[in-house]
Amino acid sequence: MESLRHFSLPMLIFHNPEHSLHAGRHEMFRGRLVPCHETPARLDHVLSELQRRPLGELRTPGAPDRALLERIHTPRYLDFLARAWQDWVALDPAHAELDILPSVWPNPALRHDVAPLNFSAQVGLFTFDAGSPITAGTWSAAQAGAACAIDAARAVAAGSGSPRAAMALTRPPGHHAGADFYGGYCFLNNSALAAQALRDAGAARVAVVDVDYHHGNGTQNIFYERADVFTTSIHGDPRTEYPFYLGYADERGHGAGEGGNLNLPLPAGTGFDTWSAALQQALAAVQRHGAQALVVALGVDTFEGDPISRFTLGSPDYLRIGAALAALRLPTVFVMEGGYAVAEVGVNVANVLQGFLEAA
Ligand code: OKP
Ligand code: ZN
Repeated sequence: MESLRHFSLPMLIFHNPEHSLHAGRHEMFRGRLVPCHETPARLDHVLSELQRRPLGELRTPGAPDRALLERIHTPRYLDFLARAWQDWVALDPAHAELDILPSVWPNPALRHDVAPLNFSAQVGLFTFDAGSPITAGTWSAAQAGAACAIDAARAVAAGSGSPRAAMALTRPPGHHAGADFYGGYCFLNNSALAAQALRDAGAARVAVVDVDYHHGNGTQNIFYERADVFTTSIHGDPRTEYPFYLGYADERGHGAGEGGNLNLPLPAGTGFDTWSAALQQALAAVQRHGAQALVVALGVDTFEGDPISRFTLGSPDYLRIGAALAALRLPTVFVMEGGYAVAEVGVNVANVLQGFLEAA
């Protein structure tokens, strides 16, 4: 840790004290319910690595800012998440032992504009997969996670000195959640909330760089028609990789947001050399956009040992990712996203932060 001593200010790391309240039992996979990949143990590994390697000061977040939540998500969606569990148990007390999973969805030929009264129909209206169970504690955990993202952004905006960086260390992740829907283990879009909080704190232009293995469809969607938040994502080619129905290179933004989205899909099997060339492309685009602050949607499921992903990055590569991000010299908010090689998630996340701090 010799090399870290020259920092005057440690990073602030807002960790979600309620994350373990969200613990899904099962996700649907090939006709069976299989154990969830997105588990509380993931975050426990990061916290214990950060206790071993003191890269920042751990903080707990304040209360979630409902007004800010409503700048990213619709009131009808937030209201659904807030009451989903009680509505579910009211249908049948035996439901208390079961997760909420959808069984019916409105495809584009069916209506999305009216919220049905039937509970299962509501669940399907607000999600796009059967892999993201809602449990008794999901809403509490998601709200506290959103508060981590908002507080990390506000800390960076208010901070001075160098490096100006903070992290939202939270789960469930957020980048697949849109204004009006959940999915991909995500409920509230923490990275989008951080970006909005930076905008509200005075950054005229903000960039979100999504390095998770999976395309950040929710974040792209939220900012697709906005000029003030540039979004870029490096991810597995959606022709073969989740979330499949978005993330192609020809999605470049719309209206005022035209040119404000850059997708860099890469084939399964991609290693660090090709991946980091894509990162350089993403970072050059962030500079061209004139961003004054950066949000990093930090998934480490690009790791070679990840059980649901197919890139081949090694643990030392995450140090270089951190250094590359620091070269932008922007106030930076890291937001925890995916990473399912549970035992290595802590080392890989801490490596990004260490690489960033050593280069800053
Ligand atoms: C969330 B994040 C696995 C199927 C994949 C969804 C993956 C969501 C990833 N059997 N299910 O981007 O890390
Ligand atoms: Zn992912």
